[in-house]
Amino acid sequence: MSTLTFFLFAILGLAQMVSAVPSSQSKPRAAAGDKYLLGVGKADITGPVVEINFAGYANSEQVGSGVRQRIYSRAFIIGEVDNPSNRFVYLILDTQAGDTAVRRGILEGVAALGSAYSVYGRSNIAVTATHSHSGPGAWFNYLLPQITSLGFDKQSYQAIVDGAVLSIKRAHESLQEGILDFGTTRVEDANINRSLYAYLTNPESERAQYQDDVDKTLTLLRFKRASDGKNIGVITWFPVHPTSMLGNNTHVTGDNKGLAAYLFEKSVKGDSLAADGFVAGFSQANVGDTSPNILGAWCDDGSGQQCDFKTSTCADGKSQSCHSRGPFFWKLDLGVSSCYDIAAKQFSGAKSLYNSLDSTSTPITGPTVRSFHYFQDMRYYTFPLENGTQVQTCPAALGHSFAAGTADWPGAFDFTQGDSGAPNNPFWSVVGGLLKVPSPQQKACQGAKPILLNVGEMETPYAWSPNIVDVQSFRVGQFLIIVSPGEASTMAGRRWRNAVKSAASQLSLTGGVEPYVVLGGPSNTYTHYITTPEEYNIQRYEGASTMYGPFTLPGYINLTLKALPYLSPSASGAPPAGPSPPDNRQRSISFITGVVFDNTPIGQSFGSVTKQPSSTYARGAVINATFTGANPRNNLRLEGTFAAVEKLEDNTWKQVLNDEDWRLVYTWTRTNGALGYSSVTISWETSLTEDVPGTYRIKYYGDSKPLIGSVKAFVGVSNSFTVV
Ligand SMILES: *[C@@H]1O[C@H](CO)[C@@H](O)[C@H](O)[C@H]1NC(C)=O
Ligand SMILES: *[C@@H]1O[C@H](CO)[C@@H](O)[C@H](O)[C@H]1NC(C)=O
Ligand SMILES: *[C@@H]1O[C@H](CO)[C@@H](O)[C@H](O)[C@H]1NC(C)=O
Ligand SMILES: *[C@@H]1O[C@H](CO)[C@@H](O)[C@H](O)[C@H]1NC(C)=O
Ligand SMILES: CC(=O)N[C@H]1CO[C@H](CO)[C@@H](O)[C@@H]1O
Repeated sequence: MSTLTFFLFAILGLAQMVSAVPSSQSKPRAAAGDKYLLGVGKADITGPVVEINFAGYANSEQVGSGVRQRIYSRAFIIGEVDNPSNRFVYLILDTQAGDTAVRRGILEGVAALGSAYSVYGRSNIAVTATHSHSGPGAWFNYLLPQITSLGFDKQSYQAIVDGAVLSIKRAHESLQEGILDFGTTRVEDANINRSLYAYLTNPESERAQYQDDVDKTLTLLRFKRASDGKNIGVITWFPVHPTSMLGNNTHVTGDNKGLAAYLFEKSVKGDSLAADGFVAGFSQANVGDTSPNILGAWCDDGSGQQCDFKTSTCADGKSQSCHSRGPFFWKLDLGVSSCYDIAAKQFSGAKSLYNSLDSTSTPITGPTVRSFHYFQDMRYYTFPLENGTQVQTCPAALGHSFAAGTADWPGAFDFTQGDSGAPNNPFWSVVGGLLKVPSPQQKACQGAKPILLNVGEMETPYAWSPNIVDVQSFRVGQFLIIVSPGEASTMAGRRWRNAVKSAASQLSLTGGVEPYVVLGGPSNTYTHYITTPEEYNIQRYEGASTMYGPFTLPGYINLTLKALPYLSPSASGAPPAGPSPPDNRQRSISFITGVVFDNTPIGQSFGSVTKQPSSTYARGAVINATFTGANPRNNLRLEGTFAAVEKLEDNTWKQVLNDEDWRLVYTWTRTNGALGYSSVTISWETSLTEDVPGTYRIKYYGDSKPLIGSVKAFVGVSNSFTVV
């Protein structure tokens, strides 16, 4: 490129960043990329928002009490133009993980859509998750993560499955020809390494190749339709734990990833370069040892000390008072402000990259779209390391430090650190006695790990954790996606991506174009963590949660590389499917009770306002209205809303905010269990910059269940008030 052309590109790039509207001078660069079949879709997956334990922190006290933000499935389809059977679906769920039960349900649901959907199946659907820690749980296939949620809940499971299927349907219906390109940017101050002590065990020469101890690079893949050149969506990959919302938050949110997606989608509404229905997916990456709580881990014991570097404990030798701090930790708002900050950093990094893409991006080239998927039993899978030494992976097991949790929220799973004692939980009372001591072979295989939960050798009453894992990867042109079943640590993700990149080059998979590799997960089934063998050997939380022994990562790399030739343009066929994982959906235990009935105190009716808002508020105030409520589990109102703010415009009320909006919060409180009374408070956190003065009212959509008879919908409406 000549200097003059370079300057021209630079100026065009700047013009593009300043204004989203293309002028006649700043014509988007002619695409050098190939054409693909592209589709995007989004659907609501918000399950029961109350009385169900949240998935993520394994804290049985964290039970839902409402919604701050609905959660979604975002579906992205990429296919070949000439051979429509070569395509894949990348799903991003605002949930804690991909899961075997949920994945089965999605595959069944897609199959039931009819023959036009027979092109989608096990091999080419990736069920990835943002790893949010603030959504309802109780949908897991395996027993271990069911314990804190008191079992499996059909309603919670079905909401995710139905929404994911609907998002795929929408993406499929939107399929049209278009082009893809990608770019990268650094996102500063949005993640730190929460397990630096473990990271430092990796060889110095390897660490020296990287500027940071967590990956700061955000990769953005853009979908642009050919018909009118409008952008239809983006996927970003950036590693940061969605643990901005703390373990004592009980409102459903998509945490920092779900919020970043919301901010992006909102920012392109009405933009002439973005199509209606634009979908922004913020996918998770090598998240394992990252934290959004960028001020580090501190002891909340009055000592003013940071937690111990090696063990993350405080002066009492325990992890319970060690808490990591988000950028706004002092606000004591359960992480809401810190979450917004970390989301905004990801959003603005992604958005300025997006704005500059027309002049800076790398086009995706090479018409090939391929995928592979197979199941692998990790029990004693034997394979050679690079130096030829034969090693093996093991039946799943969790080590002692798993019980300690992390500084993002200590004391996972109700165990106290280093204590193999029982959690106080009715589910545990039934299954705790079934714990098995590890076999000698398992003990030897797990190496440095002192085994706390020998889950891989326990099948009673059904499997506790996956021994059979999903091995899956996708490619479009030179862009390769590793679909990781667990949370790879920073260095584990780098090794895995590097191995795939060099194997792809050796196999000449991408012709003359340099391969680019991303890793997305946790996907398909939840296998906890994936650390390097070095990190494993010092057994911090992440190492203790690396289930298949010290060679888990080299095992995954071997399994990925083995099938990589299936991504070649000349490849036809697929690897053998491998053994099927167990289907525990019908046999799962549950101690979760349904809604018995709703009732109102005398003199009230469902939806009547028990506390009206004041008549006037200044922008910036929190506006509350309280209603006579009913249990929101009676009707999830998927694709709808429990709460709304309406604005008076030309004598008609127009909805301006609903459950999708971060600043509108729905809280349900059981006020009398025996009599079936409950109340709902809707809180609008108004903003000086985002809200305009006017006349407003608050609306509550509910559904009540009588003792006998069917569920009935009702609406509550507050008095109108003015915001100045
Ligand atoms: C939630 O947890 C954080 C971190 O320990 C703590 O600072 C905060 O006070 C807690 N909030 C409530 C309401 O318990
Ligand atoms: C993976 O392991 C198998 C044995 O299980 C071996 O045959 C193969 O060469 C290994 N592949 C790579 C790429 O290391
Ligand atoms: C191969 O590498 C592993 C892991 O680094 C090591 O334990 C083993 O001793 C090496 N084997 C040989 C033959 O060098
Ligand atoms: C508004 O309602 C929320 C949720 O119930 C509550 O936490 C908050 O204190 C209320 N604020 C005011 C100003 O009443
Ligand atoms: C470069 C960087 O962000 N380092 C951080 C790694 O994580 C520890 C806490 O676990 C911080 O103290 C470091 O600043």
